[in-house]
Amino acid sequence: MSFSRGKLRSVTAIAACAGLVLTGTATAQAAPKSLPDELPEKVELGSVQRHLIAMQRIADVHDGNRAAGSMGHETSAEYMAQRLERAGYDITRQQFPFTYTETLAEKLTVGGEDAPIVVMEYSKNTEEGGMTAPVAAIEPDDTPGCEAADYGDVTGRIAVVKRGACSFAAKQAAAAEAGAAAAIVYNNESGPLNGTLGDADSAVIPTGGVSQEAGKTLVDADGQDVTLELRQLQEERTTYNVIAETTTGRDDNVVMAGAHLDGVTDGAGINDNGTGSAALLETALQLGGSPEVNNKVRFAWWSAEEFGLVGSTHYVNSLSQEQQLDIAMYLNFDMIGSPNAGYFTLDGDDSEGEGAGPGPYGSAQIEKAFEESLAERGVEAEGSDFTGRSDYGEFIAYGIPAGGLFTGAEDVKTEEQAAKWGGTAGEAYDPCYHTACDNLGNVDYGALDVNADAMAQVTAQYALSTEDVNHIAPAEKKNRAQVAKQRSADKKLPAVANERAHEATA
Ligand code: DTR
Ligand code: ZN
Ligand code: ZN
Repeated sequence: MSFSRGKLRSVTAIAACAGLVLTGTATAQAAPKSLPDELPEKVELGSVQRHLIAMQRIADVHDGNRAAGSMGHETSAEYMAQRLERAGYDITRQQFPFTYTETLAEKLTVGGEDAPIVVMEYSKNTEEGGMTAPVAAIEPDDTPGCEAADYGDVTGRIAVVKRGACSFAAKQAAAAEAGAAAAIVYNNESGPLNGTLGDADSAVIPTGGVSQEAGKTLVDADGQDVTLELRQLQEERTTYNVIAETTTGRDDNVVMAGAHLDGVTDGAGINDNGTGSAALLETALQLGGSPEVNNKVRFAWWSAEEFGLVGSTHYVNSLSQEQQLDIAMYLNFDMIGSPNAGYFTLDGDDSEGEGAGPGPYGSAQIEKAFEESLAERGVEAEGSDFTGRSDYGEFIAYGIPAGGLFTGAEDVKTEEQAAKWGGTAGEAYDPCYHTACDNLGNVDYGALDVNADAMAQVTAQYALSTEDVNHIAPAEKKNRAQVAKQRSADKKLPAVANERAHEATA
């Protein structure tokens, strides 16, 4: 992990040079490197790999997964916490409740043939062994299956509707209102349909998602009996975020960096998100609990991301407005070693002009820092839309600038990207995304190396100065006593969020 960099970046480096003169050393010595140069060199791929191997073994001896609310997650969390504690960090285990779900059965039989179906998160259950009922194929309009009137009388039938225009939750509620016993949504693009109803309270009838092709088979079977079994274990559980912060640096201009540590229940979750978690751990360990930095660095290993960003949302909402203002920025690392890697930075400046607009003020500058760091490593990055599909979502909902790295999930690599980055065009960045094969064999270790270095460099850079993001000059000395007094007076003011960034619920 060593890439030499020409630029002197920080006041620390200059101070260190002055130190050299004072010692009066006769022999010429190279100036000590500044933290942003030094930290990536210390974050070695071998050490990151060692943490990944630990996570694979933890999953292997705990039912094959590291999902929130499981022993696999708890053991992973303690693996992080013990090492961070030993490195001198202040640690918090922040507990919170969530609804744990696990698929028990998902089976659809049409004309004697099995068709693949995925139970929607928080769906109601069919009885064990399934239900047999006739298909009611709903003719799609501009808002397919979004209103009860779209269905006619479908009493006791399994409504089959096209994806689009409204949420999955709205479709199954409208189908139920029209009398349907269950709902199946078919995709409006290629691939399987893996959706969520958002929360347990929205669920009315058993609901599953199928591909376009399976949808066609179902539409052709209009009026015929099919057998459908959709069952999901749902229970209230508690889990926790692991939060570790340096003892040094100003606490009213904190640089936060986070990765979700939990995985899905189907596999070990090594790329998603062992990679981000392991690289973040090694970055923290190499930085140490008491580095010479201007700004406090707070690392977070979120839980229950896979159940709807629950841990990071809980964290941001647990802060007062003053505590939120103490956070200068949030850096996110979710999937940074995809086997058919793309090299994406969260699109803070909206240069891709896709989907969501730009991020909060400062996000464009953070994106540039990541772009430059990747460019120094010979990689030309692309922007990844601020979809809100990871833990930065709640931060940007409150206007906290954010950025991060991502090597791609289920989307497919284009010809141009393969020419630029290598890998295989026409294949997903991570063909094992959210499945049992997301194991140690599902990582591009070269991509992980480059991304871990960029993580370390950018985190170190902002630990020294956030001036380009929020105009706080590192040398600025405030009257701390006055600031602290004002802050404690303001502590009780409630924080105000903008509407949550859009989630993939439709
Ligand atoms: N949240 C991820 C997958 C994901 C999808 N889009 C993005 C963009 C940026 C980071 C991550 C992601 C998961 O855990 O499944
Ligand atoms: Zn995931
Ligand atoms: Zn993830």
